[in-house]
Amino acid sequence: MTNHIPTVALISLQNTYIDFGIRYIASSCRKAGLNVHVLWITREPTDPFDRNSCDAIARWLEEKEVDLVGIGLMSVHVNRASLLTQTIQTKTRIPVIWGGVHAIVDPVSCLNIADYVCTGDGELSFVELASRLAAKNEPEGIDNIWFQRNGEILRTPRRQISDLDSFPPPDYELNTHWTLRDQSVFPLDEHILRNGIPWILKRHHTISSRGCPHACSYCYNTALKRFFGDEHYLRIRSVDKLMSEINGIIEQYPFIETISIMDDSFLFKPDGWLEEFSAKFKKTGRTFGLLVHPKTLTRDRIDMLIDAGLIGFQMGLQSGSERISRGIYNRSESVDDFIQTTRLLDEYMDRLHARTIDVIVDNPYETDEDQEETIKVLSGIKKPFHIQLFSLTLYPETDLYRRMVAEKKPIPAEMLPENKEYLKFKPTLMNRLIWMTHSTSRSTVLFFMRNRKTWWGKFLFEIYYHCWEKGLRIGLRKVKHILREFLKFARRPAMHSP
Ligand code: B12
Ligand code: SF4
Repeated sequence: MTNHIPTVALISLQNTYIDFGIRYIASSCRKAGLNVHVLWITREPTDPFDRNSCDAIARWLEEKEVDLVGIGLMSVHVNRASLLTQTIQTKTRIPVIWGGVHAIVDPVSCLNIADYVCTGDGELSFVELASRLAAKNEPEGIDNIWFQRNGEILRTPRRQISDLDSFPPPDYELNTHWTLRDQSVFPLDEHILRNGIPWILKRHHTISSRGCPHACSYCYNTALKRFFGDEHYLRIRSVDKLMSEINGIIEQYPFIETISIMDDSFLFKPDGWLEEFSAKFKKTGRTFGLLVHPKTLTRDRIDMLIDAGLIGFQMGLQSGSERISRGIYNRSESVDDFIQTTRLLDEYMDRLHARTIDVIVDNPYETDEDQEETIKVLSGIKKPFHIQLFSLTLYPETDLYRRMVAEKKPIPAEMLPENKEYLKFKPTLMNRLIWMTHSTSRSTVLFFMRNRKTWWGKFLFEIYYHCWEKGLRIGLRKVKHILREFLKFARRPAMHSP
């Protein structure tokens, strides 16, 4: 028996300081009495992650006498997680565990690099593993913790914890948080945090549930349902626990003005929960934003939430084609449902400042005609709104990934997360037209769409798009005028030298 108190380091590979998984595990470790350090990398997954930075992290881990390193990752982070892990393994003797969504969906391949993987919720499993390793006890038999011995993977049951209230709130003990800057590890202070998006926007992020009742084929939730079944899958925090976190953050950082609640689909909760939340949130005097599913918005709910402080939300269309939306993405709402919801929201334009609509492009199942439908839907939405355009990425174990494999559909390497710049879409004319719909008049968008197959339509579009990208917004009348002038010029009689 030893009294050694374990020291752990948790590393987030996210591009911002938002990482609920890491913060929840950090607070559970603290509650269990472990020494905790949290390191934030905050770089885009595609930014180069150099050896010097990895070396600096390895040195920092040794200085801190860390017993166990935990790295949290999504599938886009696999390459940098591998580089960092291999450096730690070469330069130190500290074991490394991977957790987060990628470790949950693909634990077997993660074990090619990591010493351990966490295949479900990490709060209890990570604390238990750290305690056992620090006490030099055997690590086997811990729920969610898998590892290899003599080439064989030792698996334990995967578990999700149903009572989210049993966890302390996400960790913001800044004096033990660190950040990577100029290839060195620095203490993270309030100043750095405030200058990092989203705090520069005076916005704080939180999450009040885990899971989603829908089953969109491209989404990780389809994999989760398969692994964990319905029983533990959808979990909600109590309003009191959520509000005590929000009030605590406002007290600690009074400059926070807006709370972004990042639940997959906030409004799936019962009406009683939403009413209690609205009444209690209103007292904070702050505003909030949500991710919502179009089918869950009703007039009564919008009235209540706006009264409580709702100022913006993000909602998925994904595709305006019923064939794609229902048939390929398995969306539970029809395109018409989506249109009805946007019409309802139009009535609240003066009070909802931010409306973001998610759209997916670069889908090999989608034809030009399907994209036409998307353009028609988007160009019919009252402005202002913002579009978040995602290039379709095939995340492991999702229904769509499995479907493409089953149908033996070729999967181009650029659709896989490790090769992907997920916000960088192919610059096809139709993709660019979709992108433009939020700030271009309907008549102009439809004009380009209808004439896109003519040489002059393509030519004019390129000029128009160039101006649009530079912030020049030209109306359809002007476009037609340019076209007339151009045609006059093109058809002018040939000039002959005397
Ligand atoms: C909030 C959120 C974000 C936030 C913050 C991310 C975060 N990790 O906190 C932001 C806005 C930054 C974000 C961005 C992106 N996201 Co996102 N996001 C989510 C969302 C809605 C919730 C995640 C969450 O916080 N859940 C609650 C926490 C507590 O759960 P958790 O992260 O799973 O953590 C638990 C376990 O995994 C484990 N664990 C986690 N980390 C660690 C670490 C260790 C060491 C251990 C032992 C255990 C462990 O324990 C935790 C607690 O129980 C999920 C949807 C979902 N259903 O998960 C998508 C999701 C994670 N995002 C996704 C994607 C694709 C992205 C983006 C790549 C692009 C995009 N489409 O938005 C970017 C990439 C960011 C970047 N550039 O680095 C995908 C990931 C799919 C995949 N296979 O990787 C998801 C699953 C959504 C989907 N459609 O499928 N996202
Ligand atoms: S509604 Fe959003 S979070 Fe829910 S399954 Fe669909 S894409 Fe995933």
